[in-house]
Amino acid sequence: MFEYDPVLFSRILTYVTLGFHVIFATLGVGVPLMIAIAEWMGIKRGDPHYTLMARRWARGFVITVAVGVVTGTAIALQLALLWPNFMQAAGHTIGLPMFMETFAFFFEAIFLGIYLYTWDRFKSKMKHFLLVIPIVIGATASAFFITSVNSFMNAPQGFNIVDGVLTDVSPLAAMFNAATPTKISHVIITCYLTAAFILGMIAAYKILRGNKHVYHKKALHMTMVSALVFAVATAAIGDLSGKYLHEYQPEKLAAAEWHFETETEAPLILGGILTEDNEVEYALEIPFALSILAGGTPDTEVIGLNEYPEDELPPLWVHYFFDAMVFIGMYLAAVSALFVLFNWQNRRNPLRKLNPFKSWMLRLIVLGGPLSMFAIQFGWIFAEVGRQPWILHSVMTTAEGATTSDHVDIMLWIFILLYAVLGVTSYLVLRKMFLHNPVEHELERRGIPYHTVE
Ligand code: HEB
Ligand code: HEB
Repeated sequence: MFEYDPVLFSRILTYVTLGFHVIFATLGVGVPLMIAIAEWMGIKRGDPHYTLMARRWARGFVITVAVGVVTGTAIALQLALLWPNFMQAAGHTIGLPMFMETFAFFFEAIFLGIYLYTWDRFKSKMKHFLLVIPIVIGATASAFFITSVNSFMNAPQGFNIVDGVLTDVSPLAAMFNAATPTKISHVIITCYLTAAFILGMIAAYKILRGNKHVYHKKALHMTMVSALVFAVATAAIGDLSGKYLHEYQPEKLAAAEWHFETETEAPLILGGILTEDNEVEYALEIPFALSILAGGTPDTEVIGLNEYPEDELPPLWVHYFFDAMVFIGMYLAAVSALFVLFNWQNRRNPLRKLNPFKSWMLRLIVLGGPLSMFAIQFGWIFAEVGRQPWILHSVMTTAEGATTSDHVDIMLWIFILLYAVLGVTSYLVLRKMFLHNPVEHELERRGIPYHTVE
């Protein structure tokens, strides 16, 4: 039917592994910040509801860390097995941040352990709060280091090539390359945004299902205010990522926008389909917008796909992934802004009845949860597929970096099985953890006054 091709199977296996890891890694980076904000508000307002929020989120967080570690270790294994030529060529150059990610993880894990076991052990609540800070730093540092590896793949520097061998290696120059600033900030801020929306989704779902406890309203308000801040920052940094692409990977930007002719006043293309002879049909065009995204002004010249030989171009379907990511970004910003606005109006003047807890509003927020996770996936697919055919941009192609060994197909099935087991188990554990221990019971057990309306 179709031939065994180790490169193809290596790519699929790497995608499945990274796609699965990124779900847990994103929460692993974002949730600690939300825990910290909740604990801080609990102390500042003297409100035990926020403190309980921090406690419950921290418990759920442990599960995502555990799965993150298993899948992360699977990646480390696979990198060596599936991309031996790449690892051999680039390993010394970019090994420093790869090692540092493990270090950041240990740092985080140590403090997480102490944090979890010292909830009621300190006289001063502030001391316990201080323990969450290294967790936030460690988690964010993981994203920082590993994303610098990915930046290196997109904008390699810090070495010379003599007869196909990488020499004069400078690990720091490799780590702090042209892609590093925008990639790292876009990844970190979208992890925060996604964590805020996933936690907001849970609160909105509870209220939608008829739970009247004020705990959920507080959780929803806090997550939506955070989400709004992160969504605005995401858009601002996304714009800078576009400017980075314009300068260093113009073919990726051109592929994202089906931009064939090099020209100024280039339009942004939304949706549409591409015909056989590269005509764009049924698309929505925003005049000048691509030039502005690329260089800040309409007279910025944007390089077109026609400048490149056919075999150095990424697949043009990345267009849809870029569009979907940007659309979701706008959606998340709009929904969180609407909620915050209604809530503010409602407090100032309850008679105007702009009730932020209307069921349509809650439904929009619930939908935002999965959408934000899809945007993470789409963003990575766009960034990675958009770099093809290169594994190391302009230095080594993906095919050159891959293994030639047999049996990658069997590995693929084994790992898919592993992820299915991990996915189902963590779902069941989380369900049991929270369903059998609802907020009401926990408040009662801890002797926190029970009031449903405020
Ligand atoms: Fe990751 C974990 C690797 C990507 C985030 N990781 C992990 C691990 C490993 C890895 C090995 C385990 C632990 C240790 O350290 O030992 N990764 C990796 C690789 C890659 C990655 C190789 C690619 C290339 N990550 C990633 C990303 C991110 C991350 C992209 C972000 C966004 N991780 C992370 C975290 C962690 C990990 C956060 C920890 C766990 C949890 O979950 O928390
Ligand atoms: Fe994003 C990627 C833009 C939203 C997630 N981004 C990306 C890129 C760009 C962009 C340009 C590429 C870069 C490179 O390659 O270097 N975004 C953007 C914009 C927007 C966005 C403009 C609108 C607002 N994103 C978004 C969201 C999310 C995301 C919402 C989630 C949530 N992205 C992402 C990711 C990625 C991206 C994850 C991959 C990594 C990097 O950075 O690359």
